[in-house]
Amino acid sequence: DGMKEVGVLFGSGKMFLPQVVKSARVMKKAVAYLQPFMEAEEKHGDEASAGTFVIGTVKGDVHDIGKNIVGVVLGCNGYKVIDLGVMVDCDTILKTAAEHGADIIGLSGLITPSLDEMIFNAKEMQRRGLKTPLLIGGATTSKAHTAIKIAPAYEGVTCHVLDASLVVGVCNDLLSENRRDDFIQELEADHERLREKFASGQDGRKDIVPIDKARAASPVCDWETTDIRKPDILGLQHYEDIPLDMLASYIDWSPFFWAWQLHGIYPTIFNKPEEGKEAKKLFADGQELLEDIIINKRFRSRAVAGYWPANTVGEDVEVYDDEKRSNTIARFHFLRQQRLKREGQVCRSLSDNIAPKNSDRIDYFGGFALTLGREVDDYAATFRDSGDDYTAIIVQALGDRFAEATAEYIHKTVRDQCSFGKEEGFTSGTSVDEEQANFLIKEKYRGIRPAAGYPSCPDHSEKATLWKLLDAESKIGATLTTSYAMSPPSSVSGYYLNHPDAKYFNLGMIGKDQVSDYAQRKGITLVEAEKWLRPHLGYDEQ
Ligand code: B12
Repeated sequence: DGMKEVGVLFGSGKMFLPQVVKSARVMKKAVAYLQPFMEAEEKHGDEASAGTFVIGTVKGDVHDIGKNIVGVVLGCNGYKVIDLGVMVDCDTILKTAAEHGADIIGLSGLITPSLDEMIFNAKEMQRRGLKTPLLIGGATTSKAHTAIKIAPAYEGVTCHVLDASLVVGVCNDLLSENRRDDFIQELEADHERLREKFASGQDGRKDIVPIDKARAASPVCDWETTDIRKPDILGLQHYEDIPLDMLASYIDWSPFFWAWQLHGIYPTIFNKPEEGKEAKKLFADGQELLEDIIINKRFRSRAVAGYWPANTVGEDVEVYDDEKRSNTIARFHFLRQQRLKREGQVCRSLSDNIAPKNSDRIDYFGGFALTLGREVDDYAATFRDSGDDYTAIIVQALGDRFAEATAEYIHKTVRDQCSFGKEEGFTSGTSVDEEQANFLIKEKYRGIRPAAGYPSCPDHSEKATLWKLLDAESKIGATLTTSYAMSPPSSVSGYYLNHPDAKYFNLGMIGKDQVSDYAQRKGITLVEAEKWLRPHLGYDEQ
């Protein structure tokens, strides 16, 4: 009952997530102690369970911090949670659900290809005649996508849940005789509204212009005078065991708090009246573990990065083995924004940042991949297995922070090799102070490092080309899943674009003419191109 109270307080915003997860830890320890005395009661079965919840991260996806949090919160509220882990195929989820008589099934996903896998799960549930409610969650999911793409595939209730504080309310409503019908009615009405909005083209589809017109609206660049710096080193560079204490100074701490649903920016988050106190405690626990990780070398940071001579042909970037540029060793495919709402607006493509082949300039394109390795999850598992989800989640969150910090560190290193980095007032190879860390977090430097999967280049499958160019699998031991997620999870990859005006942007909706052209450029079918670009398709697929 104590845990139920915790759950209620969390659901109503009176308690913070770290407090909930810490309470669960105390509860688990107490239960472990009392277990021998409770055996007699166990024989009566688990009438006390609020319901059985089967949860997993879908096939092709490796992320589980969010899913794990949801599992702990449901457990606190009396639900029996069967957590199937990550990369779980549909058949396993549905068989487990049947075996345990699941009352609710939950699917989690971080990257966009997981959305298709979720639709597949919903269709399969329909085909098998299931009626079990289906909950959808994770960073890449949304209420709109659930209403428009997932729910129509399944007659059972399909509901998107934004975060862990809402999940218990939804489950309780779904399993309550009294509230269930009202809940479903409201959900259906909400879904209908979203579908109508989508049908009316309010998502920007109506502003799409033909790709030729979008290309004519590309940003203008005078390539004759553009400042292109030749990197000191060309080709692959391999980094092993980058000192963790130095990397720690590159950590951006704000997302560490977001993982715990404490919203704000580090360090001002400590001044917030409500969250501040909890943020301070969490940070102290995080620092203690950080020290343990550094001293005992619990993680190992490894990376591969490099620059190569390159030019563009349309929206493709050709990467060459040397400056003669006669041998193309990789070809990356980019896309162009295709919405024009007013005259004078530009339609951007990341390829605009590399000199065209016919410009007579040699340009340079970079790529990187890095991982903190299996060690992160292995170390987290030692805590989870002893009932300490709180520390396990901190360990995973620190793994992700170190991954991002490594990306920042290597980017600084290669910027210095491109000479303009040295103009930043500090050089790579040592720890950064707070002011320098802030400069990096605020991205005040020249150049960007977008990743396949980012809003400007949403096709995750381009990572296959990057992996080959960087020889990433053998150099750092990270692999790509069927959905092009990187495994181990605390991994990051991307491109380096050095153009002085390079910036991040959102591709937005694009037309079928561009998708067909893209498929042709990549040498894949239209259907396959549509699969990887689905959230950006500004038209109805056949
Ligand atoms: C931190 C972060 C990371 C971390 C890892 C995060 C993790 N372990 O989950 C690191 C740095 C490793 C990372 C890497 C990458 N990331 Co990232 N990342 C984020 C970021 C900033 C926050 C995500 C997060 O941790 N949130 C906190 C956790 C607790 O929240 P959550 O997972 O969403 O879970 C909550 C809810 O969603 C819900 N929930 C979750 N699951 C379930 C399940 C059920 C059943 C229910 C009911 C609810 C539920 O409850 C949870 C708790 O409240 C987001 C942007 C954003 N603001 O969301 C991008 C984001 C998720 N990343 C993205 C991308 C593209 C990547 C990379 C491909 C980029 C790269 N540079 O290589 C890689 C992929 C990594 C891989 N291994 O393949 C995209 C994904 C969308 C997409 N376009 O595919 C995002 C949305 C950024 C963006 N806008 O482009 N990332």
